[in-house]
Amino acid sequence: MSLSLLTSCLPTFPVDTAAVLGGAWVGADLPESRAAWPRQCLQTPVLAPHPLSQECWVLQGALPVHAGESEGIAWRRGGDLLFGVIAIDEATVTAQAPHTPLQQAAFGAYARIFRLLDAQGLPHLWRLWNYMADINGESQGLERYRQFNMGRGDAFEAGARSVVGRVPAACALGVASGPLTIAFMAGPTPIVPVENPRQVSAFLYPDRYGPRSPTFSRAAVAHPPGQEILFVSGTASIVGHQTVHAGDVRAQTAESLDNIVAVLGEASAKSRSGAYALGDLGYRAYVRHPADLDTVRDVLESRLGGAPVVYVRADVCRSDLLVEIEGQALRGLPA
Ligand code: 3EB
Repeated sequence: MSLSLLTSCLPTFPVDTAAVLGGAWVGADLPESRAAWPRQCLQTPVLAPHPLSQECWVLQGALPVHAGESEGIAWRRGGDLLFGVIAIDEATVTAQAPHTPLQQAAFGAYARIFRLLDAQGLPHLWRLWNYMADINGESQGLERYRQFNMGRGDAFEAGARSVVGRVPAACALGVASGPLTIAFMAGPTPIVPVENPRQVSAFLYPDRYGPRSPTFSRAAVAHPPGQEILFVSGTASIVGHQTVHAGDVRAQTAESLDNIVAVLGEASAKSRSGAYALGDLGYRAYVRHPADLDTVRDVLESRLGGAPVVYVRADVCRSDLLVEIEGQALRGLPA
C-alpha cells in the first residue's frame, strides 16, 4: 500500500476516486459537486497558480477503502489510515453561557473526531486543518480564534488526549464566511512531534494570547506503512512567542521561512528517511492581503528552489500576522 498526495487544478481529476482517502477543494467559486470522497471545501480565493485548487490523498494498493459517516464526519479509511472532514454551522449550535457558539462548535467537532477515532481503533491524530469565518473578530470580549482554542483544548482533555508534547500538526485560518470546518488525518501509530528552537511551543504560549493555548506541534513526523510523512504546521513570523515585523510582509515571509528551516533541522534529526531541506516539501502559503501576493511569492520563489506553492487568501490567527506557510513531504522508507 502506498499513499501519495496529488495537487491539481479543478476540474481535472487525475485519479480513480475510489482510491482517494480525502482532501480539499479551495477556490472563491467552487463548482457544485457531490463529494465522492471526504472533501474540505474552502470558499476563498486561490491567488496562484490556478483559481481552483484540488488536493487529495490517494491510497494505492489498499482497496477496498471503507467510507463512513459518523456524527456529521465524512470519512474514509484505507488500511490503518483515516481521513475525515466535518463542517459545523455555528448558527445551529446552542451554547450555554459563558461558552460561545464557536467554542461550543470546536468542542463538539473535536469530541466527535475523538469518538470516531476511538471507535475505529485509530486513536492517533496526525494532522488537522482548521478553518473558520472571521477568525480575528471578537465576541463576548474574546477573539474568535481564542474561543476556538478553548473549545479545542477542552475537547482534547475530555477525549483523554494530551494538550502538550505529543500533539498533532495543524493550521488554523480564517476565511470570509462559511462553517467551522476541520479536516484530519489519523493513523495507527503516534506521531513524532517536532518543535522549533526559535519559538516557544504553541501549547506553552503565555495567557496574553488567550485563556487556552493552541494545541499543535510545529511539525509532526508520521509513518504510514513503508513511508514517512513530514507535516509542517502553519508557520508565521513569530519568534519566541511574539509577532515580529508587524506591517512588513516581506520580512514576515522571510522570518516564516527561517522558522521552517529551523523546524526542518529538528525534523531531520527525528527522520527515518534522511534530512529535509526547504526544496523537498510542497507548500500552501496563506496571504492576508491579495495585494501582498507578489512580495510573498518573490521571497518564496527565491528560497524554495522550485518547490510547489499554492497561494491562498486567508486571515491568519493574529491580526498582526500577514502570512502563514505550511508544508508537507512524503517519501518512502528504506526497506
Ligand atoms: C502560530 O505559530 C501561528 O491553532 O492550530 C499556526 C499553526 C497557528 C496552527 C493552530 C495556529 C495553529 O501561533 C498560528
